[in-house]
Amino acid sequence: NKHKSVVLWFTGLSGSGKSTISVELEKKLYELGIHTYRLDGDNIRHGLNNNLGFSPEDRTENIRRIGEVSKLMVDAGLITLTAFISPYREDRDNVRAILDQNEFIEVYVKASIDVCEQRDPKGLYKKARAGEIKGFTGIDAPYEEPASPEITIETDKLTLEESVDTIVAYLKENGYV
Ligand code: GGZ
Repeated sequence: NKHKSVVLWFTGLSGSGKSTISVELEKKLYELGIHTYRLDGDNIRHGLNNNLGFSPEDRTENIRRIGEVSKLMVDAGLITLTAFISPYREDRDNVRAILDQNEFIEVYVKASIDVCEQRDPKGLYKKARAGEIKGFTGIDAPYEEPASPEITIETDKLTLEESVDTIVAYLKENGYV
C-alpha cells in the first residue's frame, strides 16, 4: 500500500494517553498495509538514551536524538510514531526544523493534569506529590503546550477508538495514506 513517510510526533503529559493511542494507531495502519515504526520509552530510554535522565538538559538531548532517529526512519520510508512527553516547545520545533515540510505532524495528546493524576497508571504522580520523584512533568517541572499542533486529541473527551479514527482521517485527508 502506498503512503507518504512522515513522523507522527505525540506530545503530552505522563498518563495523557500517548503510548496507548500510538499502539492502537499502529495496529490500524498495519491493517491498511502500511509499514510503520514506533519509538517509545521502552526501546529508546532503555537503549540508545540509557545515559539520560530527566533534567532539562537530558530531556532536550533525549528529544534531539529521537528527532534524528525519526529523520532516518522517514528517509527509510516509514510512517514513524513517537511517544515522548517532549515538554519543551523549542525542542519539538527543532525536530520539526530538521524534517521537510509535511514530514512532521505534531499530535497534542491533551488531558488536564487532574485527569492524568487521577489515572496515575504507574503511581508516579503519587510519588512526585510525596517528593519521592523530583522534577516530575506537570508537578514540579514544566509542560509547554504546543502552540499550533496539526492534531489535538482530547483524551478526557474522546474514546480510544475515536482518537485513533481522528488521526487516520487526518492522514487520509492530507494524502499521507
Ligand atoms: C516525567 C518521568 C519522570 C519525570 C520518570 N518526569 O508515564 P511514563 O513514566 O511511562 O512516562 C514518563 C516517562 C517520560 O519519559 P520521556 O522520555 O517521554 O520524557 S521527556 O520527553 O521529557 O524526555 C514517566 C517516566 O518516564 N518518568 N521520571 N521526572 N516523567
